Amino acid sequence: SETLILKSLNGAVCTLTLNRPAALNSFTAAMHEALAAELDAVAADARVRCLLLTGAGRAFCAGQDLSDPLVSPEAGQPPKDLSVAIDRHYKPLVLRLRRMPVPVVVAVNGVAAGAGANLALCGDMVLAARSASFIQAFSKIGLVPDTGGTWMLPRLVGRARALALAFLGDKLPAEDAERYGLIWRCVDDEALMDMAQSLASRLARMPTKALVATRLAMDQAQLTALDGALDAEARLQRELGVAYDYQEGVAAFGAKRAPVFTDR
Ligand code: T3D
Repeated sequence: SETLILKSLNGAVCTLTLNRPAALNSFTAAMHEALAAELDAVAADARVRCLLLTGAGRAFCAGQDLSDPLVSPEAGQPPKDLSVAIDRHYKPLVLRLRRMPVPVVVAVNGVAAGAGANLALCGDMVLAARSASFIQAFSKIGLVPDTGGTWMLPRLVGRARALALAFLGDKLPAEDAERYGLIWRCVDDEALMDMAQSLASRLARMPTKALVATRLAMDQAQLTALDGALDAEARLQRELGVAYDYQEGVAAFGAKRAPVFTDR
């Protein structure tokens, strides 16, 4: 049978390629299972120091395969429980990527729609071909953005753009995606894979644990509720307020002179 996920190792960079090009690499249960197995293999393989994810053919990924019996409404049958696909496939997929013990580069080679768009945004650094595009297709079929979209989109581009993208489901060209800060960079089509490879090789030569800790720390800080952030500010302020430099800073302000800070 068809190999749904292609894998190649180039030095310390492992490339995984979604490979159902005739259906624009949309997700069936079988492709989900193949990708999950490959992601676990990458995570366990000490030779791999960067993961590069891309798609075969003219698309990156068109999201859920809407003809899959798991999600496809059937006449005369009760409606499908879509949370099954999320619990079984999409949630573990997002968590596998966000917890990957090596940096994750995504090379968006063509259209990324629905869950495919939000899958791309799970990468640590996302490059896209100039001809690629991002479509939050969910609203067109009466759904909310999933695969982490509700979490990721407002963080990446802010509420105004996130809601407009999600409401309208319009095609966002890669150049606009770069301008919005949705992705790291848009590059010429013919340069995409070389640039993605060299970026991945560069990351592979860096301190892997530090990069992964940086991703985790940034995600964690985003998760902190305002309350918790205010408490953290109070703790720091208490420490700093009894230190010399605060006494000196306030004294200098009152005396209209330049402060001389000495703490370290
Ligand atoms: O919980 C749940 O499980 C719900 C899950 C939700 C997650 C989601 O991802 S919901 C969103 C699902 N995705 C979409 O709604 C996108 C559907 N696709 C499109 O809108 C268009 O295909 C594109 C804009 C991505 C590309 O358009 P275009 O004109 O370049 O290509 P096309 O002709 O529409 O597609 C080419 C073929 O791929 C075509 O098959 P054919 O006619 O050549 O045999 C088309 O049916 C197939 N294809 C594309 N997307 C899907 C698909 N087949 C099944 N599922 C798809 N998502």
